[in-house]
Amino acid sequence: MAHPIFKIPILVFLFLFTSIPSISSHPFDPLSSLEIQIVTSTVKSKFTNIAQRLTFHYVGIEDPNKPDVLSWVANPRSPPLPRQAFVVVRANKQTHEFIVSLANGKGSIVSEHVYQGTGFPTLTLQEQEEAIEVSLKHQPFISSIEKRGLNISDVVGSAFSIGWYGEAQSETKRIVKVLFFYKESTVNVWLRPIEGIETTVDLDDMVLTELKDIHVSVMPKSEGTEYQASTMRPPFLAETKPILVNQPHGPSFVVRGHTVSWANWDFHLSFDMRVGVVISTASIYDIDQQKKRQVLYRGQISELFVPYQDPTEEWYYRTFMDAGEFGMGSSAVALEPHHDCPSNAMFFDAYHAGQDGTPVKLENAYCMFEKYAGDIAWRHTEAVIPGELIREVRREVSLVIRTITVIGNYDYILDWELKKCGTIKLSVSLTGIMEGKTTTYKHESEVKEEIYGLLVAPNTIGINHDHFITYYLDLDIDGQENSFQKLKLKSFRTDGSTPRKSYWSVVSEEVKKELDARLRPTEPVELHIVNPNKKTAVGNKVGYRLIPGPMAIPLLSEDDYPQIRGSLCDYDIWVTPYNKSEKWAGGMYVDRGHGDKTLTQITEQNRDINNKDIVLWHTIGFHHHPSQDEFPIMPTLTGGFELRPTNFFDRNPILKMRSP
Ligand SMILES: [Cu+2]
Repeated sequence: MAHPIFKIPILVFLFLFTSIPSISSHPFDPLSSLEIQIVTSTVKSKFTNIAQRLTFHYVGIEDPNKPDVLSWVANPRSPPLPRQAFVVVRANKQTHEFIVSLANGKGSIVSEHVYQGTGFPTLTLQEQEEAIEVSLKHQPFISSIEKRGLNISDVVGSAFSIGWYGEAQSETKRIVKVLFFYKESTVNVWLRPIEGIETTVDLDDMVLTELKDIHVSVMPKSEGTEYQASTMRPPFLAETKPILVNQPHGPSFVVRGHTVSWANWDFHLSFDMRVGVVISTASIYDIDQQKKRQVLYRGQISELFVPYQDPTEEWYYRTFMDAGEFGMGSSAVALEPHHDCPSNAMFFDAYHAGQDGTPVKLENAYCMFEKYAGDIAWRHTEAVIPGELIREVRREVSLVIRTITVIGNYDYILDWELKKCGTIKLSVSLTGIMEGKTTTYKHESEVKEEIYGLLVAPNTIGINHDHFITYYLDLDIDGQENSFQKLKLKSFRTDGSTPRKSYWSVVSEEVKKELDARLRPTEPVELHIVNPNKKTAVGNKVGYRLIPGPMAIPLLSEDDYPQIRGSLCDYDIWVTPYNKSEKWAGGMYVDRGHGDKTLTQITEQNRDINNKDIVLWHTIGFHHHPSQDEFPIMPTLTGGFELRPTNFFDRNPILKMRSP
């Protein structure tokens, strides 16, 4: 038996990590397992007579109206707002939308609607698995595999969304292609594609509609494709000594239900099956004004567009919209303590609805931890005062919320980082396996034609592609009425009264309309969201500045179908007036969608955005020309952006921070 003295810190630790129930539930609290059950059984009761499949594609909270949410947040002891869910199902080859009330713990349908536009809802995980299964059991497919001398039991499949290439709406079927890979003697199946053979599966009928056996491709060697530690043989990389993350007094954050308080921040943390982590009603405490000040009403990923750049028959359609087609939340993976998140992290489970409406629990769907990585929050050494050495340094401790989404071969590590100085940093880290294409080439010197990528190993081409990620950021800087300002840095000539001939200064432009806000900066510009109705003591408008992320320029032709669907990357910055229903940069129904409800069409309304409740949309991008260093698994590549207070505070808000 352990000595009692060792038990005390463990009890304290457990107590601090236990969520304390809130007095009243936050309007953005995700649906509980029980609520999902009530909602889906309410919807199922509407479809008692159908002979066909009924599949659930989205079940999530229906956002209450913003004024109601804000008044609840101002007084969280007031009664909870009525809970409602938004549901998307497929039945009778139609997409049905429902709003279901959860009043008094009972489900009742508030509204129902059959969607008539283009595109289909997010694919369910189960229907992707079923599409693979029907393919693997299809006798002509088995014969095609055997003809290649391959063993059917070593074949695995993956369902690929196929975009849209100009078909009329009536001809756009809800289908996927299933592609196949060979797992014999390696788990790295993405580098062992069985090319030249594919199936097409109709998801509504769940039947295989086409088998294509076009050619027999070479199979790259499995040797050198493994990445599991258990398969590695010496020599090994030089080891580094252990680094411990230790918070002897526990974490500094407090979690009540889904509401988090940490340092000077208060916010709500939620998880959605389409977009993953959602941060909302975030405010920061201003010690000079002695009050909480609003910063962000809601922030989330809107869409992730990944067009591959190989236009040949077996690759041209690979132009994925990962959030709308596969679900960033429903494709999130369980985080591994001590590895995916450091040892001081707290983990959160999430629930989403399975295809049949049953709640599915994802353990460790996201984590939260305080991060100290040796960085400096501010410092100065004063050396000009004779006889005195003044040195002041403050350590940078921040709060990170992390989730990891795995879409097929790719792993996306998605972080929100809140800093005490008011900065919000969002980052996307890419890792996982590159999608390999087979080739007969074994050496670069043999390549005499366009291969749409780089030979990364004998018989393997890494195909060029992009990752464009659009974030939806409903900033409410010290209130809802905000404006978007471009502060252009312009060169000026002097009047010659000093030896200097030139300087730069700032020319401010308040953007009045949506179309004028669209921007891909080519010249130096500062991008501010300000509250024109609130000023600092010296008279500057309070605001936040976007420090943009890596900006990639779309290189597809404007009239190319993937570019029409993926027009979210036409600009890096977009600003719209707040509208509860406008959240989807690539459209609400992106699978096979025709690109007709995207951010392009939303902003073409050219509404007034001056001194209004506005939303900032920021698209960051990575052009990815693969390299050998990314074979057989890719070292993490990170990009991100910051929202930084700019005249939001009257002075450095962390001046009085005592270093932890
Ligand atoms: Cu990539």
